[in-house]
Amino acid sequence: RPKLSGPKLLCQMKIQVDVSTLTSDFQPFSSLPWASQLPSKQLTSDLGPYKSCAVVASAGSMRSSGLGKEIDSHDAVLRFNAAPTSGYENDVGSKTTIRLVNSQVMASEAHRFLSSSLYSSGTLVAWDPAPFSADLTQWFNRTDYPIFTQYQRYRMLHPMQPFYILHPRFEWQVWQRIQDNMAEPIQKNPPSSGLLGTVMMMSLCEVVHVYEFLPSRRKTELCHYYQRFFDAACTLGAYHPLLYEKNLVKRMNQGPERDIYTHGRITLPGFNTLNC
Ligand code: NCC
Repeated sequence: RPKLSGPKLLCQMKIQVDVSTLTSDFQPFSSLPWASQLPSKQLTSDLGPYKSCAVVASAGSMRSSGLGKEIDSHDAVLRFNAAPTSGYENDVGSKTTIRLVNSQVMASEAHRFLSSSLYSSGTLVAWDPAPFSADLTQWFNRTDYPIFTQYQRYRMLHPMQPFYILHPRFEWQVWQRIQDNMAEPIQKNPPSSGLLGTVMMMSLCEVVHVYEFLPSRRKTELCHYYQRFFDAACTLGAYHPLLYEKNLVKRMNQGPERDIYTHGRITLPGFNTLNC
């Protein structure tokens, strides 16, 4: 299979991936008593468009980056799971416009998802590793973690905070973009929150800067900037096809190669700016 150039990859991503979220009129949700807790509109019609956006990977290499000011200068900032800003402002900034959480975080006691103030700023977006190409009813009956019970509980406690759930089709469409552009078969597990969030921001922003998804010269085995835990798999991947995701993002990068080494920074165009 011929290796696609960056612009072609970007256009494939724009055309073949639909950044869709669940709305209250979708079956089987529309017939459930809590359907009205779901948003009535798509995330992409409620949020943005933003001019310039930052995606902050949770990597240990964010430590001592001093990127906080630059990150906060963007119009919107995306963070992941339990990644904090408090105490790390100098390196990761303090603005959180959107937080993308996986269903494991929502369900695990340790993260205190329902009560911790970590999750209460900005817009929440959740996703769950759904069965490959399953329809909504199949997924609803066997989610990886209890995403829907936790969603309902969270909405009762924080009814004013915008909270979306990604359509499982989205994660597998992104997965398909990775697979179609790699020579070998990749594991049939959904992409990491990092890539899902990056593609989501490409649909909301004119330009997206991703920090430390492709590690800089600060590359370390420290898993997260906010935890004393070392594992190279956090950066290289195990469950998620992370190395392949990074390869794809590197090919789509429109910023200078040097930015990666010095700042861990990637520059991607928003889908609306692409003429495909
Ligand atoms: O670690 P995690 O991701 O929350 O990180 C968010 C995204 O940042 C990028 N990353 C992170 C660390 C690192 N050293 N290099 C990186 O590039 C990745 O793109 C990552 O997606 C997830 O994707 O949702 C993940 O979540 C954790 C975990 O569930 C949460 O942190 C909550 O504790 C997963 N870890 C485990 O299941 C043990 C991780 O595999 C993926």
